Amino acid sequence: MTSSASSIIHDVYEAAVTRNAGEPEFHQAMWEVLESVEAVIEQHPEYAEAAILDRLVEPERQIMFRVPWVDDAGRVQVNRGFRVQFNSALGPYKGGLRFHPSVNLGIIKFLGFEQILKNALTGQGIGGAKGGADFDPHGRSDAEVMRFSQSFMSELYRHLGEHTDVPAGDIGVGGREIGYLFGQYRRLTNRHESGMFTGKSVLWGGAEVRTEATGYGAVFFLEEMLAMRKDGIDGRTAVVSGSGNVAIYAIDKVQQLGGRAITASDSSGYIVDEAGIDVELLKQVKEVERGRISSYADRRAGARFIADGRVWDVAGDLALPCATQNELNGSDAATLIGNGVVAVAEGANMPCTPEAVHAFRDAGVLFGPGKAANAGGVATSALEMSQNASRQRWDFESSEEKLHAIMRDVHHSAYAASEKYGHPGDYVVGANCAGFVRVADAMLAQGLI
Ligand code: NDP
Ligand code: 2IT
Repeated sequence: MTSSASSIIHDVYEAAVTRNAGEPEFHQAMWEVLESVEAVIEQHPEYAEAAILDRLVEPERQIMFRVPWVDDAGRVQVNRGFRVQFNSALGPYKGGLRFHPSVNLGIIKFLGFEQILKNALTGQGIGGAKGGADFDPHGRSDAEVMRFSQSFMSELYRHLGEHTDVPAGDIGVGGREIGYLFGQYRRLTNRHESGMFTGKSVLWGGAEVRTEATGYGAVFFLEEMLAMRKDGIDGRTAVVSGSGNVAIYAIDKVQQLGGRAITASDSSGYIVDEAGIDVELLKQVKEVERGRISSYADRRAGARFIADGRVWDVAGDLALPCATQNELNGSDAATLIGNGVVAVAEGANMPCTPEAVHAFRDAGVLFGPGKAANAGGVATSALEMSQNASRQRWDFESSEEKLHAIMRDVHHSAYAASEKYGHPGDYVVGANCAGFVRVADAMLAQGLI
């Protein structure tokens, strides 16, 4: 007798938890996917026969390395670097690098695992990977960030390449870090290989709209979900967390579409600006000065800074968590629901805890999971790779139109799969099933590797 889909899924999960002990974020991301694809496993016994799930949860390759560097005081510092090359069935490994003190192998694995299905959903021919280091760029000088980045790349470069593995930014890795990392790769390999990194400056091979893409894309996805209920962003208020790359451009797009984004946050607290966030001031504080969010409130009449508390206590129609994993819990979700939230789009990766996701689902709140809602960043990275390969340069307007079309397509794929697999309108199930089927079919076709 063949096992039921449910018991196959439980067996795969339990074996993976045992094998990857002490990695709660990876377990969480894995379980969310496994429980969503039950109907797919039922309909496709060939996936279980080929052990697709068992293979999917085991990275193709994991790299961990020492990153020694010298700080401005002349002291030797040692960090740990990571690159988890999770799955290359659909294309070269692709995914960002995160520099944050909380980085460990389990966090990189959760992000790499999410990236497999997210990248599949974009339809752009990219595999899944993630990397980073437990380095904290906050308070470090440019020279320290450069020395760290150079040391990090001195090991990682041998594992990268435009047809092998193509990193990009994530938390703590933006234009400055990408410049130093790319420079060191070029020096070590003697190749100006534009297609080996995305998120580059537009001065030397970067794509228009890549900087804006994740935030803009999340709002495009939100717009598509709202349109299913004949609703829109115009006139709506949005509560946004984070004040980095994703948050800034999510706020920007909400306001371009006639909404009002009234909050932003960082690890020191949050600001409320009922008049709508002044995006130029936010960029000045966070991108140019690399300052704390309180300095926005210091300079803007009517805005206030709250050091203790939850940004999700602020009432709004729309919520966009754009900072980090598990930043919105079940109790935050209950508060948002009580305040009448109608839609949530995850700009960050896995920002909502499972309790929060269930609460939104039970309350009928539209919910766009990160692997669909924030796919615009990596999708535009794939557009950057296309431009690098063909030595073309597309302008801002046409690039934004391509991003918009991709986000409509991601929404359509996720919605169609939610219907096909028996959970219409559940974008968690839809995104996971749509992405999974693409990867599983490619793995089946390519044999046992
Ligand atoms: P940034 O480094 O530009 O900004 C991160 C923001 O989140 C900062 O405001 C930071 O505050 C806050 N933050 C980070 N970690 C924590 C924490 N542990 N507790 C509280 N606040 C925190 O990163 P991005 O905007 O690029 O990334 C944000 C999220 O979006 C991440 O989940 C990332 O994986 C995801 N993402 C990013 C994409 C991209 O293209 N950049 C693409 C798709 C998803 P502080 O400065 O105080 O630490
Ligand atoms: O989480 C993500 O999708 C990213 N950090 C962007 C990855 C990429 O390769 O552009």
